[in-house]
Amino acid sequence: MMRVVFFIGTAGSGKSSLTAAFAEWLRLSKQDVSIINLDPGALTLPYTPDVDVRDYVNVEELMDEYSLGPNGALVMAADLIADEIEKISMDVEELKSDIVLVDTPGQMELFAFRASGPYIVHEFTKEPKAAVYLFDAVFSLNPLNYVSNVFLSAAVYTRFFIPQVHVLSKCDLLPADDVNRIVDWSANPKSLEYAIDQKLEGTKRLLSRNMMKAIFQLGLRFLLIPVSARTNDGMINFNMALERILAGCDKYTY
Ligand SMILES: Nc1nc2c(ncn2[C@@H]2O[C@H](COP(=O)(O)OP(=O)(O)OP(=O)(O)O)[C@@H](O)[C@H]2O)c(=O)[nH]1
Ligand SMILES: [Mg+2]
Repeated sequence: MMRVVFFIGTAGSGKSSLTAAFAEWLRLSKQDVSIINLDPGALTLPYTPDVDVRDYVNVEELMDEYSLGPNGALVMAADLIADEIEKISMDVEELKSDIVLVDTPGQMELFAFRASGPYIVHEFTKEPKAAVYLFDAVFSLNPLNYVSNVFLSAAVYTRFFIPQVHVLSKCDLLPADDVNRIVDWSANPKSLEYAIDQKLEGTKRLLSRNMMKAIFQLGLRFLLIPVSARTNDGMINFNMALERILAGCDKYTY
């Protein structure tokens, strides 16, 4: 059976790098993995995609043909991918891989907050799927940034409604203490509340507190798994979380 994992996160959060590093890591443990690039705007990629959306949709051609700027063309490209999804999906099925990693468009809103994204995820083969949402470690060190990112990830979840794993990406860029602190915020509301009181004042403090309360009231859990695409730290835990969701704790390839 094929399993599909979508990598989703704000621009520059490390989606393409983590896709590449995780694929390499899986290959080393003899797992049959493929990579799909769904980012029509990617100029260079840190991996060789097995299926590449740029073979179907060309952003530069759209700019020329419709006199669009780069952002307008990206929006149009995101919608055009939906028209091609049947063909893309067939290409993916033909790979017959056990696990398929999907790198999504750089600007998350093109994928998560337009009608085409959920349609693409839904139509993208009928196999079991999960999403990985990336929290950029350096950005998340500030409690207000962290809380707004939790909100974004909750919004993404409500768009796709597939199991979602949350990772703290680029964790090699922070000292271990800071990484542990952020992970603790994700596990323990009290420690986040403490950090908000310590580090924020006035409106920022009030807003963060209320946003945090709203999230916990919704009953959404966002336990973060620290990972690094550079050092491969955390890959074992990350893979275990995905195996638990997608393969009932088994490996993808026997
Ligand atoms: N130190 C470190 N840098 C990283 C890591 N992952 C990504 N980066 C760097 O962060 C930048 C963005 O990484 P990408 O993988 O392109 O992120 P992305 O989310 O695919 O970016 P866009 O698709 O352009 O939005 C690059 O300069 C990467 O080298 C990591 O684990 N550690
Ligand atoms: Mg990318």
